[in-house]
Amino acid sequence: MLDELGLAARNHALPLEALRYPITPLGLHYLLIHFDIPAVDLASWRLEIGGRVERPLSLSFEELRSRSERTLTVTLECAGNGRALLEPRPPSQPWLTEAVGTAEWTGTPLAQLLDETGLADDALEVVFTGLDRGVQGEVVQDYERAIPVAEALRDEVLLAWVVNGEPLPPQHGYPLRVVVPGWYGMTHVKWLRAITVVAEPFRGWQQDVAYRLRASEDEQGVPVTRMLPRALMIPPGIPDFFTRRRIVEPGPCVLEGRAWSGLGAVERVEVGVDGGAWGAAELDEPLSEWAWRGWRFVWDAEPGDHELRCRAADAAGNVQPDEASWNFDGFCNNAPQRIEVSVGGAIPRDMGDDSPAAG
Ligand SMILES: Nc1nc2c(c(=O)[nH]1)N[C@H]1C(S)=C(S)[C@@H](COP(=O)(O)O)O[C@H]1N2
Ligand SMILES: [Mo]
Repeated sequence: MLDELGLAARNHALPLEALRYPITPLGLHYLLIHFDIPAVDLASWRLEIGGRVERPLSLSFEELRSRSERTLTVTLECAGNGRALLEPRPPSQPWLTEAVGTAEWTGTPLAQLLDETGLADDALEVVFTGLDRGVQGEVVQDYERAIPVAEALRDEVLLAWVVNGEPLPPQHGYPLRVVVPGWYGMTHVKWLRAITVVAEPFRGWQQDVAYRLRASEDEQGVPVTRMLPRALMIPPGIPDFFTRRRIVEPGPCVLEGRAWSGLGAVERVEVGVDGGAWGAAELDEPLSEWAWRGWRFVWDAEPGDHELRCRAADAAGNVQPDEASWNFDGFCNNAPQRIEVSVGGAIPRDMGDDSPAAG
């Protein structure tokens, strides 16, 4: 329990009211760091590109930054988002629903660098290695993840050194991270120091053991890749301090939020009240092909206690399921967000009494 609190205190989520910003202000973007933020000396830092390439490259930060530049608006979500709502709760970073954020990432397309190095005929995967190091599953490791060559050559895969117009801050990967639009967060390796092209499937711990959907520890499971669809709403009204239950005035109430999917454009968002029929929300124009889409829905709030839910569907036909399927590590729980709301009347007893002091 204290271990989970320790992780939760280091790695924060997006405060749901920050869904109001199309681009998440940097300090509000969610954060996930497996080990420690590494110390980086930019003067000696280099990016090594090697392995199954024809002409290996070693680049200083200045050399990298002089390459052609592109900015993309990308939504990132942790694959463990929703984990703490699974029953039983898989012990790890205890995310509820809000391990997400959207940023403008600026950097150079990886495909152009790989074009410069050339790829050997047997090139199969591209491995990204971070400067951070730690122990997980009793294995001492650098943080490393790989993607298939075909993914690495997509135009939108960037090596980014700027986020929202500023140099990457330490917590988001200074000086360089990879951005793989559409994929869950674990693939966007921070504090990048090496890119290695390999001819065999990469068997590192974060690839082969972690980030797999499996029913038990002994199973090999299926790899986690792209983000499943999810809609979130800004909790309406005002919160109770401890329970965060909402208090809303009776009458028309505009519910707003954002929705995304790494598998296809979001095409539909729906809101359900008290387990009744789903109603269609109005959608904003997409921010980019790789970012969340704003939505709104007018709810006629009647006095009493209510439960609000929202769900998204994408162009590939994926819809958020009513219940998520449990898996050993608690990945990909995209069951609809539920928000408890009290409309009008007195403050319910379970909210007013015994509220702990803040601070
Ligand atoms: N080097 C390194 N890269 C990493 C991680 C890490 O611990 N070390 N965490 C990954 C995970 S699990 C997620 S969800 C995203 C979080 O990115 P953010 O903290 O910039 O939001 O970074 C990914 N990249
Ligand atoms: Mo993550």
